[in-house]
Amino acid sequence: MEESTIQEAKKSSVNPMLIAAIILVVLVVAGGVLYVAKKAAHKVKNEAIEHMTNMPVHTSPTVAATGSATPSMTTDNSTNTVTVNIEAGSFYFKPSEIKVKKGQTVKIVFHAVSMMHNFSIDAFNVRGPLTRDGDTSTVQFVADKVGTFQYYCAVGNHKQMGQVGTLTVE
Ligand SMILES: [Cu+2]
Repeated sequence: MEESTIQEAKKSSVNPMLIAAIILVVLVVAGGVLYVAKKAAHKVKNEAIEHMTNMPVHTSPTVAATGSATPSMTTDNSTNTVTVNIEAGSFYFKPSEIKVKKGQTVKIVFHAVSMMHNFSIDAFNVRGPLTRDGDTSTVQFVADKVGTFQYYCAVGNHKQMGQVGTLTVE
């Protein structure tokens, strides 16, 4: 009985070492993978932080003074003209959404309530005049194509700061 156990152990005496070697290899490989994974995760985290610090510093928008122009839209059916009052501040448009019908003339009455801004839509070659705080300017164009178009302020990095809106022509 005892003899056979010893023999068996002897027979398989190579195996434990082999198993140990395999385990060691597995451990080393697993450790390496874990290390690489950790490194990658760390890198992603760093990149995320870097990305965040690259973002422009966003000054909180100043609350528009009361009594300033109320954003509104009126349609003159006899001339097929939509007049839109837009308030431009730092860094926003109010309203930030305009909806008109194809073929309508859009007249933008542009009130700046801070700094200096303008009204631009590339799709219609619209580039309103630079308008200073407290001033009002107008720009008009014919919405002759259907679609969704971005309007933005072309001053400095205002567009990047979020001074954009959407014009929908139906
Ligand atoms: Cu602006």
